[in-house]
Amino acid sequence: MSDKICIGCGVKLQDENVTQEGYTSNLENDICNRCFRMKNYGEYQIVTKSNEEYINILKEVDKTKDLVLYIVDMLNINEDILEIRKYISNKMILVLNKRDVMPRSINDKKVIEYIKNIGVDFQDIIIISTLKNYNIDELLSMIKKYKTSRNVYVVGSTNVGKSSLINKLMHNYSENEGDLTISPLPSTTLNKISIKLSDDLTLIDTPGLVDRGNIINYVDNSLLKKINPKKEIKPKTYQIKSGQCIVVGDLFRIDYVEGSKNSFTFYMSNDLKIKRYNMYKCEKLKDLPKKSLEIGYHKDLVISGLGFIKIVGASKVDTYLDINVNEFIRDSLI
Ligand SMILES: Nc1nc2c(ncn2[C@@H]2O[C@H](COP(=O)(O)OP(=O)(O)OP(=O)(O)O)[C@@H](O)[C@H]2O)c(=O)[nH]1
Ligand SMILES: [Mg+2]
Repeated sequence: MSDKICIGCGVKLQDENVTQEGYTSNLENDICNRCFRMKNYGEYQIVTKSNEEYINILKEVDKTKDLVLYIVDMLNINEDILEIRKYISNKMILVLNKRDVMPRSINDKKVIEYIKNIGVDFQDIIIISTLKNYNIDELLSMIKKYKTSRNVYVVGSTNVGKSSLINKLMHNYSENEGDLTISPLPSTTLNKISIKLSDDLTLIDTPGLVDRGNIINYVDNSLLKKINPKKEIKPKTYQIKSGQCIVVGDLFRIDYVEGSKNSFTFYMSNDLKIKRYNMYKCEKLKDLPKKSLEIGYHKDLVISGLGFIKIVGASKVDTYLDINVNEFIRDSLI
């Protein structure tokens, strides 16, 4: 064992056990085998961890009075964003990432208003795209405005883009590149990692909380690629009558059981196949657990990690979905 930490994911490096975390064949290396393979070959290895360790890290953050950036994936906004307050009472900026995959027609100001209406107590809210370098300068100004010391923590669920954001900030504003490992799988970062951006600003990456209800935990690598939108989502609208159903790939089915003529708009990765059928004749996905939902006017039905469906009129629907995946109804974001 050495005291050296992997600069990619934050685990302690060791050269004794190939099957254990942090293994490297040579302790002179700066990164572990797993990070090496992810960075160089795009070979991803899933690590499943209990949330307990992560929650302990959040509790440590809570003990400091440092500014926190709370990162959320824009495709997955829900009322749970308040849950973070169970663990952390620090000053906090809410950062909605991955703007690039949301349709351009969505109004950023409206989304921010929407979140303010949920009744949140953030210092500020900002919408960014790490990938497209959108609002990164503005975010840095906000960080400078609100930080209480040199240290700024970056927290949020896994896969929302925490490490990507730190790498981007390093790339834009430091002579050094960020070396943090990023991947499309959950639990890439495994421990706290401090990265010095400048003499008066150190960013601290943290492992994400595993969002157990998120579909990304229950699909294989090839499906994961389809689910994770890479480009701006093109919403697909269906004028729908009761008795019809819509099936999304092999993942999700919604039957329109009762209601007058309605409009369902799907905000999901363009790579997913979405098709309409007669619900009485269609046998697809009927082996998945069924849920009956009553949905009011102008609601979104969010399927955690997959995206959401904007439903205009009131309706009764049945959904078929993996038992572990969360679905919830919110006032329409759009
Ligand atoms: N489209 C898009 N994808 C992004 C953006 N930022 C990050 N990603 C992608 O999101 C995935 C997760 O990124 P990471 O930086 O590893 O996320 P993380 O929050 O550090 O994840 P953990 O370490 O597992 O907690 C990767 O596939 C990134 O390429 C963005 O602004 N837009
Ligand atoms: Mg990370």
